[in-house]
This record gives sequence, structure tokens and C-alpha cells, in this order.
Amino acid sequence: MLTMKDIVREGHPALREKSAEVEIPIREEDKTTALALLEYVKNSQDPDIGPKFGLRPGIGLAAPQIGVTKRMIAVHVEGEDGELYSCAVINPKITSHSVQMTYLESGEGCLSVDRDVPGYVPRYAKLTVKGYSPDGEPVEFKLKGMPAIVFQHEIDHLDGIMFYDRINKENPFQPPAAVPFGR
Ligand code: SB7
Ligand code: NI
Repeated sequence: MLTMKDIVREGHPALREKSAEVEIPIREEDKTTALALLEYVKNSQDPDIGPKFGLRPGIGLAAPQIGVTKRMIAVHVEGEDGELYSCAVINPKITSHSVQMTYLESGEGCLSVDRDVPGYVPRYAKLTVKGYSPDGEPVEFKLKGMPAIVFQHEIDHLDGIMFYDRINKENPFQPPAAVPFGR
């Protein structure tokens, strides 16, 4: 099981690399990695397991964050209508997105960043993501709200992009031409 000691922090080159596509059919080793990412996000939100192992809660995790530069992510997050997005996605790809942007009013954080970086992170308000499940089944997600924001944060990791790269340098709280989301 993955713990905080497996998560690489700022300064590690994996966070700035462009991750490689995972070969299809998916190898057992890659499937295991994808499922480990998902297990971490679930464990980290479990009221017993999280504190017991000192896991910082995370609603998503990307393979480069454990030093594996392959295109794999996991999310465990609830949508606006209470639907749960709990999945590992291999080779996730944004196939379409809204013109409209959104941002989290509370800003974003990252398990690989041990400091607060305040500011709004502009994200697409809606998007479609295609990819593969760990079992090799093609999957497609139509996303809005928090799940949309998390998927974009994770897919950014696969391209070596950190959330703060997208914050306005001059005025971090300059509301982007966007509809805010969250409290
Ligand atoms: C706030 C938090 C996350 C995504 C979007 C908004 C995830 C934080 C955990 N991660 O570092 C995952 O990469
Ligand atoms: Ni992150």
C-alpha cells in the first residue's frame, strides 16, 4: 500500500516530465500501479485508515506523483448530484471541453506540494475524458463541478504541469472570466 513516503515532492523531476502513454493491452504491472493509486485516494479519505497511516487526504493522485511517469490517474470524488467518481483511468485524454471556465474558490492543493499556494486556478467548466479502465475497457466521463476540476488537475500532472503554473502571477485572486465553484 502507498503512503506519504511514496509520494514525491516538488523538485523531483517526475513532476515536470511528460508522462508516456501506457501500452494497450495493459500489462499487469501497469494495472497494479493504477490500482495502487486508487487505493491511496480511497484510504486517504477513510476515517480509520487515513489517520492510522498518516495519509494526507487526497481526492486524486497521478502516477508521476509516485515517481512513475506513465499516463495513469486515480480519483475518488463526489459530484454535485452525489454521484461518486471512484476510478483509475489509464491514458486519460480530454476529447472535448466547454469554452466556459471555472475555478475552485478555495484554490487547489497538491500532495506533492508541502506549502499553501493561494490563488485561483482556471479550469474548463465541463469536459469529456476518454481512456481505459485498469481492466482495459474503454471508458468515457462527462464531467462538471469538482470531478471536472480534479480530472484536469491530475491530467496536468501527466504533462508536467503543476496547479500553480495556472495561477495569475500578478494577481492570484484575479477572478478568471469564469463561473466560480465551491464555497
Ligand atoms: C484540489 C485538490 C486536488 C485537485 C483539485 C483541487 C487534488 C489534490 C491531490 N493531488 O495532489 C493530486 O494530484
Ligand atoms: Ni496534485
